[in-house]
Amino acid sequence: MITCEAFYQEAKKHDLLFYAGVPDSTFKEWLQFLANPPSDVQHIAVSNECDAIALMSGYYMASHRIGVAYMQNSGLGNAVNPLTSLADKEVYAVPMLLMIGWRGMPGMKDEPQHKKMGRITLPMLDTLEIPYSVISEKTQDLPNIFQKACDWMQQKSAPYAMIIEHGTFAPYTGAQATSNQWPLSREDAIKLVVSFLQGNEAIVSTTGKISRELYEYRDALQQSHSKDFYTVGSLGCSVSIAMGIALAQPKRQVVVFDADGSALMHLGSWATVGAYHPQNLKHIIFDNETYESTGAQASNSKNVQFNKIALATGYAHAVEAYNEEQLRKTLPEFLAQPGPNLLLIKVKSGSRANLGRPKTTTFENKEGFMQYLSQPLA
Ligand SMILES: Cc1ncc(C[n+]2csc(CCOP(=O)(O)OP(=O)(O)O)c2C)c(N)n1
Repeated sequence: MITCEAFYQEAKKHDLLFYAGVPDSTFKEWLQFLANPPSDVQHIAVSNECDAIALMSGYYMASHRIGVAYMQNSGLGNAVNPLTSLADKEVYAVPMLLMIGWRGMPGMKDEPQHKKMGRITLPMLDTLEIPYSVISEKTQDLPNIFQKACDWMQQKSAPYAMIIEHGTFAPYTGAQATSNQWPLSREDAIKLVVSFLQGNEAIVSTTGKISRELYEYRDALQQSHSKDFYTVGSLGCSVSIAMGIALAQPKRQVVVFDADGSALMHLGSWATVGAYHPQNLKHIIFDNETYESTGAQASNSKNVQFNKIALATGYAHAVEAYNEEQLRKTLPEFLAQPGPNLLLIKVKSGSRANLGRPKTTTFENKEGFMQYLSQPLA
């Protein structure tokens, strides 16, 4: 295993001290290190992997220094455009180090949304003509890998990737990230929202632990999962999935269970909601100010007034709740008023250690959901 300190020291030898990205649990230890970094390290949490590539480009042009863009391999999809049309050696030729967590690595058990990307990560880098080194807990020659990466970046003025396998970094023993102070747990907030629903709505829940909590709650209630669409990958896309449903079935209430990280990733979708104004769309953000599903790294939502953004992009109403009492008061009107409506619920970071994962397949989820949507409204 590689310690965070050893990785930092090796990176420092090559002046790689500027980091930006969207988190991945594959290297959550390194992200804990970056949460309270040494004074010579600058760390920027961005909302979308595409932004990390762009940020590195601006940074390089202004400082002549190379930065490190980190991401889960799912985020490589978001990064492809600026990698091919901005940093590429045939366009602006910007050197940068990519640190990519390898979910769905062939031979390793992982969730369905990671399988394809896990399989094509290395071929995709080959297609992008980005050379790479794979780093794992067995890696012994980290100095050589850094040297090779930096030689390439300097000589070709182009990106180089380090592919990080699960278990590469040793547990981090330094200061841990602090959680927020909001009193309501996300799981309790989810339960409360479900209890206020009529039962004939469609729910689209976002990637990560929100979907897992909703799934388990349905099990606890001995209800079927057919009223829920659990978005397992495609972080930030739940609002648009819900909008598609809301437009196709204007009489059905469609409720989005969104989160801060996912909302920030595709804020542009809100302008579409505002412009086309589906009255049956009800958008709820469970905002814990962290990317909790990948290790509770801080998101930038603390500084974001989601309600003001919703109103500014054309939502009909935007309300907020900071505790259970406010949530109980807010929900009836939020759900009854014609939308599109936004409800921001501030929740504490964290979740149950024994939280399970969906036992049904993605295909079963989709089939059940489609069958539910094809029945006449109760
Ligand atoms: C494009 C993309 N980038 C990164 C990830 C990895 N990822 C999965 S869940 C998650 C955290 C999402 O945070 P948030 O939406 O705030 O929900 P929370 O986990 O806090 O409930 C991340 C970063 C991903 N799935 N897709």
